[in-house]
Amino acid sequence: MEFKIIGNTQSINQRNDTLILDTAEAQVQVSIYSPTIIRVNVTRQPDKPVSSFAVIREALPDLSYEENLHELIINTSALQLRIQKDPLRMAFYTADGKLLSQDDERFAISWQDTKVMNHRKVHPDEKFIGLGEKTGNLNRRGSAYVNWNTDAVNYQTESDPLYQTFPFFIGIHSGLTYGLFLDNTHKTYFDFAASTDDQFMWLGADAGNLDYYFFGAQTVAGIIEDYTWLTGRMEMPPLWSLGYQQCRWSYMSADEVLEVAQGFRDRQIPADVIYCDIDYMQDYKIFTWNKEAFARPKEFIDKLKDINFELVTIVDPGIKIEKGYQQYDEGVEQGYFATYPNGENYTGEVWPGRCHFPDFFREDVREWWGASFCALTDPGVAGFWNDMNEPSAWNQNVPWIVKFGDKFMPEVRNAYGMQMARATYHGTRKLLGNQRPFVLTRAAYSGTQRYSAVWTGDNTASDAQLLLGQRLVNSLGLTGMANVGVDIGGFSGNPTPELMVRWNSLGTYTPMFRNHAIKGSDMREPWQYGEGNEALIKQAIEQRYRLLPYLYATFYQATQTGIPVSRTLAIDYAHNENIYSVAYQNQFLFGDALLVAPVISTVQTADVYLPTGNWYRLSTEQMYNGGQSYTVDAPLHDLPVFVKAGAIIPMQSVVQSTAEKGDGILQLHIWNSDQATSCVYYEDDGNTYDYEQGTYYKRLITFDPIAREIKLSAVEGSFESRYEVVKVILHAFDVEIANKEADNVKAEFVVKY
Ligand code: MIG
Repeated sequence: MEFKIIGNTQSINQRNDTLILDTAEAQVQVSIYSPTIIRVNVTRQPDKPVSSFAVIREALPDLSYEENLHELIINTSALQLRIQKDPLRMAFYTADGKLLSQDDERFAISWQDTKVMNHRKVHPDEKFIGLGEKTGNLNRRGSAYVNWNTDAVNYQTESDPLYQTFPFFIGIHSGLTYGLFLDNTHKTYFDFAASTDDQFMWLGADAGNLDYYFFGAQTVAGIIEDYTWLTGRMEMPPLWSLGYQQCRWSYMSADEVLEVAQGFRDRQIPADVIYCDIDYMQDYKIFTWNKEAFARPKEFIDKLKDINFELVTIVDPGIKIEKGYQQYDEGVEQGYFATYPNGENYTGEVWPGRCHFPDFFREDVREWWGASFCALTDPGVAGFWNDMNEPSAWNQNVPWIVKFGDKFMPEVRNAYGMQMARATYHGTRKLLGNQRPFVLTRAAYSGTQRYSAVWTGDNTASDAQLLLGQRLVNSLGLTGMANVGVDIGGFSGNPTPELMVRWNSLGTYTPMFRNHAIKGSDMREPWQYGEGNEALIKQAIEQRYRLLPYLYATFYQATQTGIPVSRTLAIDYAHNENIYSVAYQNQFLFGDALLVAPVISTVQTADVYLPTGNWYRLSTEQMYNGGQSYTVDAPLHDLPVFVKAGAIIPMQSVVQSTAEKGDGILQLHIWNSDQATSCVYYEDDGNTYDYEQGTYYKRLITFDPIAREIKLSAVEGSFESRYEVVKVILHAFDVEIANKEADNVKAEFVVKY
């Protein structure tokens, strides 16, 4: 095996926006994307064009640098990159000279044959967070990870890799923060000082470039904002997808689906979405309906819509080899499938039996795939669940010789699922006209937030996985994926009634709230656990519906800034040691206002850590001083949820589905504080793209305890709110307020107290 470390700088050139340093081993290309983002692309094939699935921005046109005897120095208003020339070593500083991150002086950038590595110095107090869907602790120091999208059925609390690849982490030390995104779709590696703690951390790839973006914003939120500026942000999800979602592998017939949906209405348990898993298809052929069990899809979906349910159906990438099956015939004829090097179509076995796999890396294939969804959209399907797209095939990895266009499987495997989601999103968006499609994918790569929500695959019905699931959700939020769900209840196994209740109570505070279960498991609908438990699950779902105005506005934030819906405390309290402790690492902020402490089902109390500031228990209104930990009651009917002092939480009365009008009252819950606060309230029709043309309703709400007033700014946008009245509800104030109800006028209005 040949080993090389990058050596002396032999030449320095500039091409437009890029500084180019050549060494005997490689070429280093440096460009600036924004004052807080610098790209370093280290390549041994400088003439090979580079493209990215993740990045949607271009470098700034200008770059200037200074040179002295030993160094090249690039300054932006926020960052300084100092490049030592001999041997070539890089170090990033803040503009005022504080060291953020640098190469390990000894090993820096190196190669073993095609493998490329970057060893970097670690600071004594440094913590690492990120990488998206990864098991283990919030602080990833001491752990090592591989990115290789995998059908990780029955994964455990330490399993790696899982389904998704986000080669992006954030380092936190000395009161400083930085981020690093390695844009490489080969198998990649991240070792956070796992071998010997104080030696180094390293990242690497099986092949390809060491092409990374360095982020220097000095808050975790700022780094997420920059990362999602670079790789894109989610768009507004359909409002119905934020309601409760009921799924199962599988409801076996249209009648059964209708019966379950009606079961929610009969019991007055709110719900919006029901799913068809693979058994709705004929012989697992994608874009078909089972001729007997789902004989008249349009009639069936119309009936669902009559009772305010939307239907989501699953699609897998594998196209069954069967002459006369439309997608097979078209795919073969047009050459749309992945191939072996001799041009034959690759064959893998999945649910339908022997299959070919669309080459989603090609635009014509994506268009064809996207257009095929008419078989689902025509009868009225509104959501599209992309499964098995790691890609997964029985008993084997997809062989290395499989080709997608001119690329072999190992080069692009980690982006396959993302490209399937991309094709699904664009195709269904086109077919649905002005309606927002809901897309859900199991495999993903950085940037997938532009197309799809994700869920965390085949988890297990256990308390440990309830907690793990929350960490996965929180970690995915750090890497741009704001719309995330886990299989509530656990996919494999059967939850105890207590676990089912507890997990649903956490589902209230999960961006996507979906129950799902494996074939053969006990039925999981909320009424399967006895009357008492049904009431508790119903209560959790009702709370979700009360919070929808708040949740929708929180999703709006994610579309504008990339800040996730479920936020590890490391976003707002990065430099507070306590939040990384194993006891508190699962806690998170759900939006700006609510702190949630996940609790397992076998205990009735919880140790929670409340960061600086004042907090109120949502259920009791009891006040807690932050900056310390508490042992609090956590019975099954009352998950510990705390409201931040000064919070402004828009809520509504319970409705049975998001299609219901409700009582027309927007409740503005304000929690007392001695500091002024504000929030942006956002609303639109919840279903179309009219908001892009200004048909939305947005206003700034401010709470000022000194002036003793709550002010709603004039409304921005042309949407008529679905609420006729705004009602202000004060919590922990010792006064009554004068005019607490106002017609939802669009002009500014002020409530004095
Ligand atoms: O081989 O479609 O993760 O949610 O229910 C299993 C059946 C295929 C895996 C998904 C799961 C889904 C199941 N699928």
